[in-house]
Amino acid sequence: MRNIISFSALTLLLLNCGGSVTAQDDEFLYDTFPPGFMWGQATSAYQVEGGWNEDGKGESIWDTWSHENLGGNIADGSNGDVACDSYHKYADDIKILKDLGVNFYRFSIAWARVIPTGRVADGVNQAGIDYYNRLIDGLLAEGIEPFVTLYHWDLPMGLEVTGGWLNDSIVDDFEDYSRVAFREFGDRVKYWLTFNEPHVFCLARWNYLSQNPFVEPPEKPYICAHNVVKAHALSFRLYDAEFRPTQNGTIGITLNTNWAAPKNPNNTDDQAASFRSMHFSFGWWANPIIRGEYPPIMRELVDRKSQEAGRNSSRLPSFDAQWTEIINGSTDFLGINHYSSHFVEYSNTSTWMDGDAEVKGSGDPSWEQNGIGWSIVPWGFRKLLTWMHEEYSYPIYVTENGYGGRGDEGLDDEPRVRYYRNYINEMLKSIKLDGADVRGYAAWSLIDNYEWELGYTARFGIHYLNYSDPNLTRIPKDSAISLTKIFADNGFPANESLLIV
Ligand code: GBH
Repeated sequence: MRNIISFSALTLLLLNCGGSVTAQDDEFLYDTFPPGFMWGQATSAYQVEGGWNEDGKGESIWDTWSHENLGGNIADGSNGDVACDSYHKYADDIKILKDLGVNFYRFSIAWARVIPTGRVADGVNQAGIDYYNRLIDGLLAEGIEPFVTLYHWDLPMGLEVTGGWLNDSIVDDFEDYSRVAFREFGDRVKYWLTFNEPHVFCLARWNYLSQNPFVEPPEKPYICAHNVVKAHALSFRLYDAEFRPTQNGTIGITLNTNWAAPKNPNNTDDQAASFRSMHFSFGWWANPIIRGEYPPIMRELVDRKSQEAGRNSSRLPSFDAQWTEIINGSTDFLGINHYSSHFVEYSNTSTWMDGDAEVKGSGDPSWEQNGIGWSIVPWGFRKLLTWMHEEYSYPIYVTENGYGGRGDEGLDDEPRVRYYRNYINEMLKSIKLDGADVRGYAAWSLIDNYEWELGYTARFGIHYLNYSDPNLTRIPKDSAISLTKIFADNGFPANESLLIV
């Protein structure tokens, strides 16, 4: 029995405005997540592992890009050679995951650690496989499900030099890599993601190393995307045909997008801009994978612009009948990484992808920002999840969501505590009030880590790392403590305030 004597006036007030499923947008919803909802944490190989050239690992584009710091694009000129040293300290990661009480851990496999050149025909690296076996077995021993991303941006250099994602032979190389992963790890890994955020890497300069993709009008991103969709689908079909019958897991892809809210929600032009924007960012991938073709609005706009420019074929490629059949329905669920939102409206002066989509984005001066300037818009998360549900009606896993701090914030990370509480509450509303089928949630990130072109200048961790401490001890921030409680409560039970008085 709970000690009711500790009730305070404040508690009663919280209880009164908590409670029911009639809550409005801006009201906090006191309720819990469906039974079996999965709570987790996420990282990626290059950002945490270190051990960049150990035990036979091959080089990836991120090793090259950061070592050469081409164009001086990395804020502090740093690299992931050591990063969080999870290659050696994975047991420390498992320990903090256990303390958090998570159900799953989302990490990625470094393709070049397992297949040094990227091509199976050149050889598989047993020491790399052994590392992931140690990690997977260690997680399972603590009752934590491994949730594995096959590709989180660290393309083996052996594949980059032959054109990377612009050369369609990579589609078969990815299928071969998938086969090795399913064969070696699939007896224990039941949650697979083929790709992390193709929208980011198909538009990123480091994805193309020396080749500049930023030429108008955009073409390379569409070619990259086309190969990624095919590679995803082959991996899915392979799993389905050869591994699912005995391994019984589930496989999907993780996409990322802001919620592109209509600038004026009642203006039909702005609503149409929001529709276009969501289909150019999210539908670009979800549509072919779920419906076998690019979103009709993309087809229409890019075909028309290509024709107007006097080209004899569209910059947006098409899938032939055979590929259409392979890609159509090639996922079990949709993964989503989400951090921020913005407003959109019609524009005919935008460039690059926004030019094709005929949109322009803007923020709102009243929105709070995280330490690296991304707007904090919790309600956008609910809108996005509900839109995904209404548009595609698939099971959803949130595979990343988090707060980026600038510089050394120490352990008192109140803005991150608030960010998680408010974003997770909006996810709860999307499930309870709008019917979205969201099955799990991973916070980004378990630990401070190498933030790509921001190097170590930005921190997303709920555990702090002092990078000059030779032990790289993982220390819980306040956000780790508050997430532990949300996970244990499975949300925000109406009597939650009893626990805080
Ligand atoms: C993810 O990408 C990555 O998967 C992960 O590796 C990375 O460490 C993590 O996020 C943190 O960055 O300018 O306010 O509109 C994030 C992709 C795309 C998220 C752009 C933020 C713009 C925010 N990002 N988006 S805003």
